[in-house]
Amino acid sequence: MADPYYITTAIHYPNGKPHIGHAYETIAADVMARFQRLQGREVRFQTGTDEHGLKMAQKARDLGITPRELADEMSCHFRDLFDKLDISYDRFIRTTEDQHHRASQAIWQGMEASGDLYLDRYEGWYSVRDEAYYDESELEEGEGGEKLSPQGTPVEWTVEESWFFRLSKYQEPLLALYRDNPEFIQPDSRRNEVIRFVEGGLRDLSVSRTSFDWGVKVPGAEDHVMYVWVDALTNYLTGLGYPDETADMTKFWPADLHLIGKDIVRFHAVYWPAFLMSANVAVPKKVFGHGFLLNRDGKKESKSAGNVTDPSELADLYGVDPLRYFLLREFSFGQDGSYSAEAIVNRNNAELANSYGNLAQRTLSLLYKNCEGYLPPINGHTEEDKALFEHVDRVISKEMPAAFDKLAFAQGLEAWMGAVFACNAYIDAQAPWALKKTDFERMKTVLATLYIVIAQLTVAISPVIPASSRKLLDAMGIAYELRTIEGIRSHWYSPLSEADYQLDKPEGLFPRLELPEAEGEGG
Ligand code: ME8
Repeated sequence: MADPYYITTAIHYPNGKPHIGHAYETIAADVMARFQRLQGREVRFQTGTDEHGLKMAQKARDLGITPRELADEMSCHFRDLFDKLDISYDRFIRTTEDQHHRASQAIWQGMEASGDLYLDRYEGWYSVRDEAYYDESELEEGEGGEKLSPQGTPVEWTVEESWFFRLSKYQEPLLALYRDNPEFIQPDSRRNEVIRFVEGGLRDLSVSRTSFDWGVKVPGAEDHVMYVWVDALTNYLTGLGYPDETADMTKFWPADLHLIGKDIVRFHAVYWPAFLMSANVAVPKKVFGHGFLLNRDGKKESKSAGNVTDPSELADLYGVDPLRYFLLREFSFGQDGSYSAEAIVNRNNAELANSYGNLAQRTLSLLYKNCEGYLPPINGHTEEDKALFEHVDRVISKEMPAAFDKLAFAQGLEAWMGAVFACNAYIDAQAPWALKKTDFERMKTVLATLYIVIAQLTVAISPVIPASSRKLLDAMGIAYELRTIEGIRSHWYSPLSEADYQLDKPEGLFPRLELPEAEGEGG
């Protein structure tokens, strides 16, 4: 059995409904989780909502409800969205769960036992929107001369009694971690930023608040609640049963991948490993900071900027699988990308509908009409058949896995599309519809060859378009146990017995999409 694999998304602030950035990150994590399962690994995939902190407390106050009511309502929207988007998470965590309070208090006590916590007074800048402390030197000036965080959010001067974490003590251990594990922070541009930040010197971090009480109580100092990031980051352990020594902790910790956006790399690549080292818990293997999704005006979607596209509406408009495919195919994952309705429609029509969908439809219709829905036996392959098998096998067993392993989804999908083009070139050159009259036996071999490579390409793309792949593999009569890369490769090039494969009457998989009438902002 291959190594177990533990992947997490950031946990989302449920201070409003989910936006397209949340969908983007969670879809990418889902693709990765499904891809690892396809390689035969036992996967744990966790997502959830980050429900404490001042931002939640203030939003609830503005709405005249309790933070708990706000979290309950909004957390449901995230769950509903993820169900709709076919997200195969194993655990949806909410930081208001009792178990999570217990885990956060255990991490706190671990840091305390190492002598890394002390009581002092915090005086400095805080951004509620980012839930982050900033040094004066990091601030920028807004248009009206006001002070803004590096993310462009307002900051307020904060003075209060606070527990501090000795982050300064971890400067050298962190630099050693980055040096010894070049893959720990990816992509490299983010890694370099973090290294520069840590080399610049680390100040101790304020890790508790007394001016509000919406959070996890500090053990032994109950008038303090933990700084929201201390509890938020601990969610990755809570889901495995920490602080108990559970079988899941042994199997899945340290996490293989924390998938997060570029704005929160510092929390994951600096604070989190420092907290863990202090509490004597192993650090995760990799933190990947993906780019932002921008709308067509190049603006970041965010609840606070008020330019939010409802991802659920996008899914209704274009279909879940076309949306998932588009998001991973269109952008280089580490970089920002702008999306628009035209771009989604074009990708779907050119690639899913015309190239892949048509290929499957043409092949299965010919098999259905001429071979009574059974896969015919193969009578010897020509050089063209072998070249096609080799191309497809290279893509599904080498090129796609190599790209997906480094989260270069667009590159993996480019290789997949290249193989689909090769199949289309093959069907056009072999012209099975013409062979029907001239060489019926050869026609059967051509169709059987296409059937095998389409099944292989469909299994390989299934992490990205799970519902459509399932539908096609069902229609092709492909057994469940063959729906892994190893399983489907076992039919590479080999004759299939006709009894096993009975086709359903083929139906179109990807309808061509039209641009919506009044094309809205950003999609
Ligand atoms: O940061 N495009 O929550 P969050 C792509 N609760 N990704 C985006 C995005 C965009 N336009 N906007 C946000 C938090 N994201 C914390 C995380 S983890 C222990 C705590 C990403 O709801 C963002 O980078 O603001 C983050 O990874 C995730 O969405 C949740 O953002």
